[in-house]
Amino acid sequence: MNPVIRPTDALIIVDVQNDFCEGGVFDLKGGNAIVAPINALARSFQTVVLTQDFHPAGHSSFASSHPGSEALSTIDMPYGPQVLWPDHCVQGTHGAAFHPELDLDAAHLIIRKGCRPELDSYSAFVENDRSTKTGLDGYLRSRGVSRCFICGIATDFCVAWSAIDSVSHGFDTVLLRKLAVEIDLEGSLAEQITAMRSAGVEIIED
Ligand code: VGL
Ligand code: ZN
Repeated sequence: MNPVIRPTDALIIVDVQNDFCEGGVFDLKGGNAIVAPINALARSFQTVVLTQDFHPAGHSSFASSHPGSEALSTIDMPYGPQVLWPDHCVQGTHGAAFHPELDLDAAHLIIRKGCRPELDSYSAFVENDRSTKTGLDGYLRSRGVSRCFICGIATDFCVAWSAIDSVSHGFDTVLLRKLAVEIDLEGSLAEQITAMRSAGVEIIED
């Protein structure tokens, strides 16, 4: 991967938090390994955005909030289908904190999402009701950004939804596949790679 980075490019680093990495609730293999190369890459960008999954305790996306429902099952919420997750990224906990080696000083903005008790958010742009905006599109536009590079966790959830929304908000969009780690729940990785391609996300594999 060796794209020429322009002043009008942004790097969006999705959910590089303890609960997604090794030893956290999701314990995704490869989480720790993407941190150093993401830090190195961030230094080339004039706009760097971190997202942080940031749920209140008892969040409606947690299986524990729906007695009788199992983790990783899907339920119907007023805004549509919602996967039920194990409790994760609870505000104020170690799991919600950024990976200790992630270079926070390289970031210009931190977007917290999934903060409303009754609404989850995968995308950095729009929450899962598909209408509540985080404000990221306006921030990027007002800085003159025209292209977003996206990396982080998880490729098939928050990264994919962010990438697809980046395209729909009018940004050229590049997924840095090597700097992203997936959950892969029942074929979700293949499904979301296809969805990103058909939305017009450019996928850089190496
Ligand atoms: C995510 C599941 C639940 C993600 C966040 O960051 O991809 N996945 N919350
Ligand atoms: Zn979450």
